[in-house]
Amino acid sequence: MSRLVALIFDVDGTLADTERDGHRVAFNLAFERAGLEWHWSQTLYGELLAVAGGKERMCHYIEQYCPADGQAEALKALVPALHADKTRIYEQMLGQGGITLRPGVKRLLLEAREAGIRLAIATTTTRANVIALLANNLPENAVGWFDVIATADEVEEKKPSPLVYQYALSELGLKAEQCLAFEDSENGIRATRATPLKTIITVNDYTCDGSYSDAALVLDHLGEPDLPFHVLDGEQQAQVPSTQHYLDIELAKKLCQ
Ligand code: XBP
Ligand code: MG
Repeated sequence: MSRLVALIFDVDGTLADTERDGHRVAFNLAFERAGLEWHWSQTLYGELLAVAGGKERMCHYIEQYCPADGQAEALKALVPALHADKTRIYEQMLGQGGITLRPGVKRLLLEAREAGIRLAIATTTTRANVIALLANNLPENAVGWFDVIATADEVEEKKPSPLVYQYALSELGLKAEQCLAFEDSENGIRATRATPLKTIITVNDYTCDGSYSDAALVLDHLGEPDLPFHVLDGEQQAQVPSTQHYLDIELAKKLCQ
């Protein structure tokens, strides 16, 4: 008998590849509009992703990359306004349909609903970004599919702190062993490990070199009937039959036994 009651999803990098062509582009445009000569290249952004949270990432950049000329505090004072503008730009990008869900995400959400498995979100991004991503990629009522949407707005610490997952579990009224988490990054699995939650990792270009040895499964993506996933690693990889081409609820239940 499976204990699975709920699936808890990270957002950035897991539901959608939002970072390189989404958040990064929005940050750069916000910098430009503020008259700052900052530009986050794809490579630099990969390094900056070690710091979760857009505001924290900008503060880290100021500390690490802006010459120590006594301007750091003045520059940090610009961060809240820069972040608000970046969020507006990012929401507009989502509205233009520029960012789609990763393979298998919509299918798995629909299957879970059909099977009576509850859904939740645990992310360190801003709530407005999550709502815009869901609204632009799923049916109109999809925000209501999630019993809990736990974001950076609800907790004091960002991942790798487990707080956002602990908050999601407490709002769901569930124990960790009744849930499976979906993540894409080392900061993400550090948060789920400390909760502790069994975790499925779907890697992307920025996170594929991470260390996920204690994940239940490490996949390239969740897979679709016509787009098979590849199992890359994971403590429970032996439980994936060779005939299985995508992660479905049956496999999710098996992983949660
Ligand atoms: C990803 C993040 C976020 C986004 C930017 O978190 O760390 O900071 O990069 O979003 P997760 P904000 O993978 O947990 O969703 O600018 O709104 O912070
Ligand atoms: Mg992520």
